[in-house]
Amino acid sequence: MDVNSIYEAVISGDREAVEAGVKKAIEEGAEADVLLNEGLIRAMDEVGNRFESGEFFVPEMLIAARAMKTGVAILRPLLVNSGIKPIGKVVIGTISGDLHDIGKNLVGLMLEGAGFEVVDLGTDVSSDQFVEAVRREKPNLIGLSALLTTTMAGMPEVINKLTENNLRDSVKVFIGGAPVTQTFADQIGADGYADDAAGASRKAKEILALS
Ligand code: B1M
Repeated sequence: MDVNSIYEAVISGDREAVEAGVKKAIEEGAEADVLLNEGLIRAMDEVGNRFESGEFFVPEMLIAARAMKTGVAILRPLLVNSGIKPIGKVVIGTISGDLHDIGKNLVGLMLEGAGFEVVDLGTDVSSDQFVEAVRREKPNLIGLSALLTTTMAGMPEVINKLTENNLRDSVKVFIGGAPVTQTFADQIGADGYADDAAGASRKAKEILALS
């Protein structure tokens, strides 16, 4: 099975072909991270390019995203170690007003793979919900994801809300997502930034001095 067929199947939003392609590639001995990076993630980048150039519209993005998720679900058990004592607890979520969850889900997957317990709050998570989750879950870290330049503004709001509630010293905050940068992380007083899912698990360990 050629990784390019999986790439093409994601772009055309063909869930059955993605499912069949990923399963076959695994049977044939392909590495899960190669299928993820060169098949699924690369395809979503191309979907973004086509959206930007006006070739694709929201429905095409949506069906491609569903096809991508089908592939990720099959790879999940291969990317995550189970039954290991957690090295820390991380709460993750996509910021208020933002419905993009594929990148955030991959970050969660990589964190689990690195040995963290992950509590995923989902998408469109308000600053109050993050504060509540910090009180309830007592995580070592929270990870905020934003894919829109408009929703990035919700990130400092979460940090400010934690400070107002005297919780900022109890938890580290790291951020990421396509429009987010290290400079922005520094400006808003986040403890860290990562530009991809593998970087997120490395950063989480670095922030907690586990690496
Ligand atoms: Co939308 N969308 N979208 N979209 N979408 C983008 C983000 C966009 C860049 C497309 C474009 O114009 N080229 C653009 C944003 C422009 C901007 O603000 N800069 C955009 C837009 C405009 C919109 C809408 C406004 C479109 C509209 O309605 N007119 C709308 C907004 C909806 C909302 O959120 N309120 C919208 C909707 C959608 C869909 C619902 C159709 C769908 C999302 C489905 C879903 O997620 N369940 C969708 C999709 C699929 C995309 C693109 C094509 C793909 C995103 C993706 O999943 N990428 C995207 C274009 C693109 O990114 N090239 C686009 C694959 C994923 C693996 O990468 O999410 O970047 P990514 O995650 C990476 C890193 O960013 C990082 O690690 C991940 C893995 O490596 N990362 C972190 C992410 N979070 C992190 C957190 C961390 C650390 C790293 O620490 C905590």
